[in-house]
Amino acid sequence: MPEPAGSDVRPYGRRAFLGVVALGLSSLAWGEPAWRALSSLLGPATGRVPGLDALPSPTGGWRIYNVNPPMPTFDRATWRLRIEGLVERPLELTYNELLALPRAEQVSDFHCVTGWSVEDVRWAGVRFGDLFEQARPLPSAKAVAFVSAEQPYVDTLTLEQALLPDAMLAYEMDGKPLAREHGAPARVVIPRMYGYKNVKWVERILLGEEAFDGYWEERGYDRDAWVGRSNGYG
Ligand SMILES: Nc1nc2c(c(=O)[nH]1)N[C@H]1C(S)=C(S)[C@@H](COP(=O)(O)O)O[C@H]1N2
Ligand SMILES: [Mo]
Repeated sequence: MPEPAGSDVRPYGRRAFLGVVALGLSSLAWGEPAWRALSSLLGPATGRVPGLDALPSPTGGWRIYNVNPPMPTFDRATWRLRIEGLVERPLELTYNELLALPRAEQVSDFHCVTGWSVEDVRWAGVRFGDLFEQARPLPSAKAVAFVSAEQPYVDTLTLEQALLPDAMLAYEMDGKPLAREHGAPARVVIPRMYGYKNVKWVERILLGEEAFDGYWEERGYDRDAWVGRSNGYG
């Protein structure tokens, strides 16, 4: 993905991100402190990070993106999805528990802001409404942050966007468990928005008060990444 014209190139403070996350894990109660830590860690305009290399994909049309190789690995026995922040009941789901939630299926097109698309992708997963039900978001929760196991990739949606009827946390693509390169075991799918909102390798979901800029928004792309209606530099 090319960088937006005019963005200045500065080294990116990944160490700062890792530090904030480690601090959050060890000493902060989940909730606003964690949310603030996450939203501030990206800081003001940063430059392009080397390593967004598109690998050739054997499956038609996809380009595999991974900002910080190697790709995360998935271990079915130890993997957990945490749902926390502004919720009544913070949750930790195993892979089996995720699969046991109400299953949703859809066929939708996928668009990267750089211009490539894949049509008629078959997804299976969980609608965010069903995913959040047991955690019970507080009335003050208006946004959702999706934290990838691939640090420092993170992005947010408003709760309203996450609850769109064709948005989901997907664990299957075209009839098979999500492949590693596509974000195994679970990724965001929101077809009305460009690919960069479709966070791969999701391992932590934080409910918070308002959306903040994610990885590519910090590099100039719109936070509301509506296909056909947001900016794009490709
Ligand atoms: N963790 C993570 N998620 C990510 C990305 C990434 O680099 N890392 N790239 C995004 C972009 S820009 C696109 S277009 C899609 C690409 O999905 P694919 O790699 O499954 O083809 O993933 C999105 N989610
Ligand atoms: Mo993309």
